[in-house]
Amino acid sequence: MSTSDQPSGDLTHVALFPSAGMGHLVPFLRLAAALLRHHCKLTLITSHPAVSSAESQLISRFLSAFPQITELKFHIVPLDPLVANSDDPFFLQFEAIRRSVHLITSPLSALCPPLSALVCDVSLISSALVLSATLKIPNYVLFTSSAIMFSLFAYYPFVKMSDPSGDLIHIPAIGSIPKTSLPPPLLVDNSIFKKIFTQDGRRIKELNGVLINAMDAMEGDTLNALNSGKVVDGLPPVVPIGPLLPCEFENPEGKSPIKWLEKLPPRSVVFASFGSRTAASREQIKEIGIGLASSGYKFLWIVKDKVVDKEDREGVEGVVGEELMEKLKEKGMVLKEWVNQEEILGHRAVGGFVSHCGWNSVIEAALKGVPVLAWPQNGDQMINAGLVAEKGVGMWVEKWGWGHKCVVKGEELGGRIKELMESDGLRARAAEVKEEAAKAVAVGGSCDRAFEWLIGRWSKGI
Ligand code: UDP
Ligand code: G50
Repeated sequence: MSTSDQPSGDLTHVALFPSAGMGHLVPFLRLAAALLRHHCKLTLITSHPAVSSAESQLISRFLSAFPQITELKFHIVPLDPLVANSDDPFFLQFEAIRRSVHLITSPLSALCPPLSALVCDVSLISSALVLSATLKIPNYVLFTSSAIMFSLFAYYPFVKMSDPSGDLIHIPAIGSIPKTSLPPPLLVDNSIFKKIFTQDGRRIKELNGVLINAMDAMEGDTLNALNSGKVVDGLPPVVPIGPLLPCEFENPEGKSPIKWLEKLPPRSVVFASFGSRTAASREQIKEIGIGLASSGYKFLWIVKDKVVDKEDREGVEGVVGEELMEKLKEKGMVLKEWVNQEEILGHRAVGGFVSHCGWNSVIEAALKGVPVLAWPQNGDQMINAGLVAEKGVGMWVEKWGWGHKCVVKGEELGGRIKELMESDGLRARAAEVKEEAAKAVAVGGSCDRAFEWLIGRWSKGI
């Protein structure tokens, strides 16, 4: 085969640079698997120490599954929490990585063959731009949230928060976002997240491109608006590479709830899980238990009461309480461990998903056609919940507010779960989106086209 007949990926060596948290790492590793399918050579930059055990374990399974990938270990300089003004371990890690990137310039420049491009996490933009300028390679970002959230990120430098004109932020060519839906850490003066978000938002134009785990079926209009120049003039191409597909290496060890699901009728189980970094209060945990038990449906509930898994020592009985646990055992399954979420969502017995609306969870639910009861807890989740409701793939009870601030009563939750599980409209719409998602990931679909386009650019150094 002559050089020109080879898949363009054979010419390109890409460095992938995730930051902290499973919500950021998972899409990066799925992107890596997709780029391997398109014949790229890859180097994965891994930051040490990782914040959570879940991250270290996933990276280790990933590298065993793909020995052809080069790992570049990056030992970050620890950060004084007082300097960073945050108690969020993931934000602290963002900042520590940002301040340490000079340490990997030299090992990256020594890679062979030389790098064609860098894809960095959204939380690393300013620092990664220094890296790519030194290495003289194009810099792409993987945006780990929704396209609507990206439009806020890009437009935020132009928003006057003190503007008394209303409770909404108007984003040109997109629409309005209620100020109450903004990520709470963005409203904390001097917070590390606000600093990173505003500093990096101003520098998006310097990037060569933005990859988003988004798809036309959910966000076609937003993606078109972003690429039309009407949201912010001069943005780099925004490339929808979603839905990124979950992979075999993600399968955790340990007992799987799938055997239990196997025995149950189609769409008879509600799955409740709140991602990798949302800890519920004991009071809320009790109410969730009461709500699930009163919903009239079987349930699979993943309990989490610590932000970082390394601090998590108590068993499920202790956290939920023995008395409640006894009642719950008759009606469902309660686990306090990492599960294979995509496999659960894809199981025929699962008919609804009570979710915090972390973006990966929203996309996974869309991929499997499972309607969502959106219960945003923090961060970008209210903006994602708004999208879920607007697209008709789920419902959002706005009056519940932020999960980390208010307690929702069990009875109220149980009623809404019933509504979710019995809505033909939501189920039909979720099934439509699932079909569109399947087309996007099919051979020659929009995902393949997006990757081929990207690799073509990388092979030309753009
Ligand atoms: N996840 C999982 N098992 C769990 C908890 C989470 O597989 O027990 C996965 C989930 O499928 C998703 C990611 O971890 O891919 C969490 O990302 P998301 O954006 O939904 O939420 P975050 O954890 O960032 O709040
Ligand atoms: C955490 C959080 C709020 C939040 C996000 C979090 C996002 C949004 C994307 O991860 O993922 C994002 C944009 C800019 C940035 C980092 C992350 O600097 O509490 O919105």
